[in-house]
Amino acid sequence: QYRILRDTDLRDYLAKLPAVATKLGGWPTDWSISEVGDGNLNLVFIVKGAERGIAVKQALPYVRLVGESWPLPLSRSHYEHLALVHQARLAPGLVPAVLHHNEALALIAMELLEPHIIMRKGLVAGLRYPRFVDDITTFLARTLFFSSDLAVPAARKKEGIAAFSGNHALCKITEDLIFTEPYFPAEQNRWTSPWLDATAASFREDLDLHVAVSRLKLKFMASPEALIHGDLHTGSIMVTETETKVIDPEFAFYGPMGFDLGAIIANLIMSYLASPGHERSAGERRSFEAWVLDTIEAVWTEFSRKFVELWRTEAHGDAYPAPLFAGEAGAARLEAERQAYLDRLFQDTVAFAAAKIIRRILGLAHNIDFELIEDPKLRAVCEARSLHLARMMMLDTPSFRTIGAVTQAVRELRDW
Ligand code: SR1
Ligand code: MG
Repeated sequence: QYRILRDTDLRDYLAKLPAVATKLGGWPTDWSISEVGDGNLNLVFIVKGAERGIAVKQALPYVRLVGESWPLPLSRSHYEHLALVHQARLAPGLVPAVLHHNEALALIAMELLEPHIIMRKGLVAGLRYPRFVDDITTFLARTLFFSSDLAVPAARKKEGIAAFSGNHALCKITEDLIFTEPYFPAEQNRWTSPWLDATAASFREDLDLHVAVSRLKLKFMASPEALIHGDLHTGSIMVTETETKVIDPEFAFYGPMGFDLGAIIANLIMSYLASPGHERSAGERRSFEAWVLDTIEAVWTEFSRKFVELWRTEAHGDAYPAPLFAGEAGAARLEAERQAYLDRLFQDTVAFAAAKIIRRILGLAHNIDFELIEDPKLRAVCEARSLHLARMMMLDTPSFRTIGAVTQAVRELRDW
């Protein structure tokens, strides 16, 4: 039966799980337990025993950020577990290993990621992550491709859609917070300085923008292309210099691939445009910002290279039936179509990235990239540049035909 676990309950609970208790080692009374969750939704405990530590995540029946006035189904833990298992199979080593799951308690015990830190925190500190591009593009290419109609037969794909279709409350959060609320005077919207009032008002009055974001919302709601992570910002990634782990897939459902790709690109763009607000030497700043721009470009180029390679070699799905592309001419036409597919996916990525940036500045849930900038005027400048770019990316998506066009625009805005 569900109950919110406190330290003592958790200790008693884990002590009764032989596999977990043995892993932790020593006497349960000696285990140290601390609640460290700083996300918007859940409790996260770190439990350390004589042998090793584990992480335990428990879903609360409400949104932690807001409180009990905003109930949220515990079933998200079921979908998170399902997604973690699926991702572990498709992208081995890139998600935390699940040690135990209790559906009734909405609890997942996982390997403790140590000494990993949340990537967003590392980026705010100006750190660079040499493994990130290879790991995140492997994660994206494999999880997206292998859950798509390119890779799996139609019946299996539809079973996958059905398995995640109950996660609609989490989808609704995205539909409201990302695609709706920043564009009207919703009560929970906030921004951190009066210098953004005029921009926020212009976003609320801009019907072109409302059409563009509504098209995106529809795409998010009605494009079950692949099993997406659904909340793939830099706070959902833990890193060291040598490892990358994607965490927190509780928003997972079958949606548009560009939503995950856009999340990564958006968060890197925000990291870059927030950089002038953070204390670092001129040299460190230059090399950090150059690394972020290179990373943005490499995320797209490496992802598309890996995705197309999977399509060439592992296409066992019912889309693009082989008999329709027989012979040399068919093969050449299919290869051109792969490029056309990626071009469309890139357009979705750019537009979703724009929506992700706007929600972090004008909506309910913000990020520390901007929030930790102490000087309010400088923070507003960084946020205004980001909003300006995001508006262009959403309204004039086709003018961003390549990732180079995106990084060029980002670079030009750096000193705008
Ligand atoms: C009320 S939840 C706010 C946000 O936190 C999660 O990380 C998602 O990004 C969600 O939109
Ligand atoms: Mg999360």
